[in-house]
Amino acid sequence: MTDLQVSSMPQNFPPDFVWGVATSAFQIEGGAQLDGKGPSIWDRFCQQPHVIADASHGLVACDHYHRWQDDVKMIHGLGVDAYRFSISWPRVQPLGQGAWNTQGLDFYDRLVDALLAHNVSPSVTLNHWDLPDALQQTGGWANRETVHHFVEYAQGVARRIGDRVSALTTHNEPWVVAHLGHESGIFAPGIKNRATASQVSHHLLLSHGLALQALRADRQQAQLGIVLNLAPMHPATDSAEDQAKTKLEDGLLLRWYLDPIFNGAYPEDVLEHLGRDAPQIQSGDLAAIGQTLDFLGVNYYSRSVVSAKGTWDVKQSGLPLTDMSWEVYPQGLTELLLRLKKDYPVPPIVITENGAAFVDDFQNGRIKDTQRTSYLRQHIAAVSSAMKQGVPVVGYMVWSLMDNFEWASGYAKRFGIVHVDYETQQRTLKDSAIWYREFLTAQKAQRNLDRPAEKSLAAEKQTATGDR
Ligand code: IFM
Repeated sequence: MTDLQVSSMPQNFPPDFVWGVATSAFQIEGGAQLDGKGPSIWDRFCQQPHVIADASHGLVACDHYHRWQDDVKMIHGLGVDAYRFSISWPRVQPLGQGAWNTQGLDFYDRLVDALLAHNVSPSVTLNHWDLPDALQQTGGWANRETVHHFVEYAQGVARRIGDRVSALTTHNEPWVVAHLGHESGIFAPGIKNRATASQVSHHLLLSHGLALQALRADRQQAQLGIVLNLAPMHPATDSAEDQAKTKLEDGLLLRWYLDPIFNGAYPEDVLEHLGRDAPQIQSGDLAAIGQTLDFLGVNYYSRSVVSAKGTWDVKQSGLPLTDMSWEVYPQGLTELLLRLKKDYPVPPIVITENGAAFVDDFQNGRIKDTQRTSYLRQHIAAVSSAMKQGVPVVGYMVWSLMDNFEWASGYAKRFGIVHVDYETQQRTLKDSAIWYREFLTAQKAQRNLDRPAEKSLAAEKQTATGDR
């Protein structure tokens, strides 16, 4: 038996565990200038020279804007319970405030209905980084006004589709927006200023909290949460310097977001580290941020190894690396989940992203992406292990449904379990997608064993309707 066989997988997932696949609007939709959509900061960023590895853009991407019906059928064919996608804010509200674009809203309305018709739960992210460029012109996330525009946007979207979606996520990976977008500047909008970045992170968190309050005031029924990119931090050596730096990095990536959400305060050591670059916080902000979550989304890819002098080379550990040069480190996911449970009053957790980019070998119409399958298998087992130790994980989503625009890496890095030929837009299931489908079939068979009453009810219904 190989370790890729479905029969060697853990069986302890409860019948209502949610299995899914994930994407985001800018990475797959294309249709960037169609039907009233306004430009986003990523549309503008891609126009700059030397910021995207292959000088590409999101004008067409996977052309999901035109191919969504076939894509929904493909998602259904995988046998997943849920599809996580994001709304392009400038598609539905081109200026980021005021007038709504009916054609944009209609697009997502139809997508939601098609998913439901195929028995797939829509899980919606409101901000997966593509801020309307018009808002950037007035300061973007660094401007406190954007917080209020986001709340208006969240309410507008929820009023249109919130009755049919299972989950609404405010932000995807606020650390990325703040740090990569405003400190290192390698992502849109390309700003390099630490004080701006810390202010942005505060505004993202504040807008998350205020949006949750507003959505609850509107009596939205969808589960409400936020998605954080988290990784365990390991010191490269036992030296005091490496350990101190590791604690700080842990503060910047994890505690900076988790502490205000769950404990009502930013971590003191990080505030001290930021000094004059710490954000301006108004009275009541932290209370607003600390809204109760229905779920916490966790995106996990690898661990981080930290050395004070920056001398750690990822090849040193000898672990397999993905095409992003990220270590394959599944035990880090168990470690992270246990730590979350130990340190915070966590709500149900959904692994909202997990997956890997590898160079795919397309031979005779088949992609034998054994490394990706092995990655997924090992990480699902890591989730199972955390659950056995009491961590309340309720769902798992593969990143990504299909190859797509990998931000500053352009189209060169392929995370999909479905291959996309960008010339023809043809989708081809990779072996990992076939493996996931078989794994989910086995999970469902297990569910039927676990729920014999429902099974016989379903069988009765089928007999009654003649539906086979
Ligand atoms: O592609 C991204 C996604 O948009 C956010 N999380 C990480 C993925 C891989 O880099």
